[in-house]
Amino acid sequence: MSETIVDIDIAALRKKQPRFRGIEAGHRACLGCGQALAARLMTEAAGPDVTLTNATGCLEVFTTPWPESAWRVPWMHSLFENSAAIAAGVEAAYKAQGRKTKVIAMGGDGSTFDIGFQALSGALERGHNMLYVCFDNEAYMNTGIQRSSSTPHAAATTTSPAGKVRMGKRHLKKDIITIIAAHHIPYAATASVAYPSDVRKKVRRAMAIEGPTFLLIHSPCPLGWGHEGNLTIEVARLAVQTGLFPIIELERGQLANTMPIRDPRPVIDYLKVQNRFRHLFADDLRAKEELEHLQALADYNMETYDLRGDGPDAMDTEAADTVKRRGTRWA
Ligand SMILES: Cc1ncc(C[n+]2csc(CCOP(=O)(O)OP(=O)(O)O)c2C)c(N)n1
Ligand code: SF4
Repeated sequence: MSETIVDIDIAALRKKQPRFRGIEAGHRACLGCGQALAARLMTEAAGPDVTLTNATGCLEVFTTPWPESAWRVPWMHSLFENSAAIAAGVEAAYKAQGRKTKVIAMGGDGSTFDIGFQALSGALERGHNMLYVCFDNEAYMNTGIQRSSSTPHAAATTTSPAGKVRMGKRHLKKDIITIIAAHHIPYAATASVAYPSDVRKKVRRAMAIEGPTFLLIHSPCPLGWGHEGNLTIEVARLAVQTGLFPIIELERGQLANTMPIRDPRPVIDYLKVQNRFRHLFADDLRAKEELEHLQALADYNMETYDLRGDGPDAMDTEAADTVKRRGTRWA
């Protein structure tokens, strides 16, 4: 075996490590997985004093191939439907012990919007001191790209195929953040992996609040959405810039903040880079109609949340992750 001749200053290297990593590299996610990035950003911001619960889904599977684990914090998996219930139980136990460790429940959109919703709603209503994070990749990816109630209208999945009968999913994406807001919890927000500083800021904000908080992170899935892995950030950014995925914050159910869109883009810019919307670019009258429907949905969001920016703004869609404060990157 050859001798290692590289002289490495381990102490200096350690200092260069940016921040705490709750999820280690070497897991089994696909190249460019938005959910893996979102989970890394979330755990970086949350720090070491947390306990995580994880619903069944891609994140659970790709981080824990037996007997390995990518997690560097206490982490629990039980079922597809009960991440919030497990987190609520852990939080109650910690409270009884006088421990301050924050509990974070995690789930995909299938788990959050659909099968685990009852457990989530109950935990929010009972006021548990926990953060719930949903990694929204808009379908049941782990089991083969089946549509969920978060799948956007007209997107093709294995259970909402495009063909003679339908142009992809017939129903609308469920407006989960409004439903969450109706629980009058102290803090609920949306975020996107395209804006990492915003994700971290929102996690820290949620963690500092006593009571139930909720974060929905838009997390592209190259496999299910049909784009190259190196386009994840660009695709996520386009979802925000078109108005299809509004970035908002709600306090006690009231809209408190939005990320303004500096230069709104037409929805086709977002749709055309993903295979799940490929059928919308066929020479077909129904395709034209669906494109109009999707643009109308984006326009509705623009109007409802007043998303159009009125000039350059350090917190808008062009600058939110690039502004600098006293020479250092703001995060
Ligand atoms: C009660 C129950 N029904 C179905 C399944 C199969 N199942 C496991 S993960 C999964 C999909 C997960 O989808 P999502 O929550 O969106 O997470 P993703 O894999 O997309 O990250 C399904 C259907 C299960 N484990 N338990
Ligand atoms: S299928 Fe999608 S969500 Fe699952 S690991 Fe691959 S890219 Fe990530």
